[in-house]
Amino acid sequence: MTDSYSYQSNAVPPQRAPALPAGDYEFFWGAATAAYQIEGAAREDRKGPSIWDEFCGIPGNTLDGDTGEMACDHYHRWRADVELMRELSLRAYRFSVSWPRVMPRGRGPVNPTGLDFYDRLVDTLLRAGIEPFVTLYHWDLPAALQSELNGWLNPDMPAIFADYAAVVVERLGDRVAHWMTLNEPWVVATAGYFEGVHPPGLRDRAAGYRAGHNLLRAHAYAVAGYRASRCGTGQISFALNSSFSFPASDSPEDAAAAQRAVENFAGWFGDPCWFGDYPAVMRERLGDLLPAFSAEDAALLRRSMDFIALNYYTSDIVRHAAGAGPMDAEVVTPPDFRRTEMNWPIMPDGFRELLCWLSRRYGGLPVYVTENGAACPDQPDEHGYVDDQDRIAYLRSHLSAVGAAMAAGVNVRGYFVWSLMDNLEWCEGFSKRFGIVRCEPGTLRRIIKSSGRWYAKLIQSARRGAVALAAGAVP
Ligand code: IFM
Repeated sequence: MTDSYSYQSNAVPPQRAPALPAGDYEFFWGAATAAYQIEGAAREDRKGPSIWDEFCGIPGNTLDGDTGEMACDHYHRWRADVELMRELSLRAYRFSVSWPRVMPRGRGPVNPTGLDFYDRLVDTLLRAGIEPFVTLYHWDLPAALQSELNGWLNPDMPAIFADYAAVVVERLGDRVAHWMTLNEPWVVATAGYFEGVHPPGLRDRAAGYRAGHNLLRAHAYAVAGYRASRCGTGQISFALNSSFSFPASDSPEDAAAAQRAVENFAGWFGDPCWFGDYPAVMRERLGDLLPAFSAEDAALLRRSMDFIALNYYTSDIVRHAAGAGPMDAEVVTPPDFRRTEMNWPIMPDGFRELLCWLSRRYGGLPVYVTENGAACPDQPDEHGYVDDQDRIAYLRSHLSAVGAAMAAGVNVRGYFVWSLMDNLEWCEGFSKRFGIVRCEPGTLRRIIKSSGRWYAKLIQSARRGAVALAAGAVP
């Protein structure tokens, strides 16, 4: 693909699309990525190092020593990538802003070149008729904040994050209407602090709950800042990841265990952002491990999501088992259950159930599916073309689940496939591929897969896809 789409800097500034008449809304068909996974240019144009740059630099931390140093080189190929999105008929694109590209040390001086990059990207997307959905933090914490302040364990981090968020909002907020503060704080806390497989690499449950607590407070501070700002007329939330838990039997004990498991997963970060506190079951069972919110923080957190942003991949089957973790819930999904390359069970019914569960719990808020997709064992032919029928089957069954949830009354407003292109899957390196576009190893050439072509057709046939989806019409 050539880098043929040129940015017209002197043209009329792009505007947000005009609002559709009440009751008629456009469904945002999109694809998602994250800065560290696709941008590369890790040391270019005064970008500071992130904790992921440092973590990947330590041998053994990622598969085959893969890093985001070059990733998909999106930092240099972004114009062609927007053109690619157009070719895919995308109506929306979710990307994240790299905090250390904008503020190399996480606080203090702003790097204008970093901000310019996202400014141009937003303008070019809008000119291409693609709505930007922006995530402010998708895990690439500026390394200086980790080494100098102990990262998310520091109670001052919420104010620091809110300052950074304000800088980005001030620059992009006149054109970006959909914001997410954090991506999957659950993963930051569990992988980074419980399991030690993401930076900062701790294995300390108490620290994980403290980090999660400060992430929630950071979200609340940034939301308050956004809503008070002159650009704060759009919608803001955070991207919540969760699976659904099905009870292993009809017994009331298994049903209760499954319900506890969902509250402990989705509710850990969802409940504070709606009710202002953790789920009662977490308070009861985790005791002092779970920090308390001050009255001020609780007030800031309450109703701090304007929409539910759900990242869904998988679910599980659980049974009641005394002593199986704080929730007394044991995962008993059979090992031979159909799974993706991530070894995640394929459970579209869990998607429908979770959408209904979240919608019921959080006041029927509008929902955007901000990530959904599958890692598959792609086999390119001699031209680099991937006929990924397994990914199409996954997407089709999951979109049908979205349709079923909509038919049941869930107010779904958009769907973003993860991911636009194959990219750095964190510790798994480039070995796990989620893209609907192949990013050829070595050349980084973009080649649309069968799933990308299928998705483009789906979008073209269902521009206002709400109706089509609810009617179960997923071709
Ligand atoms: O690649 C990740 C993404 O960064 C966050 N959500 C899950 C994806 C697949 O693991």
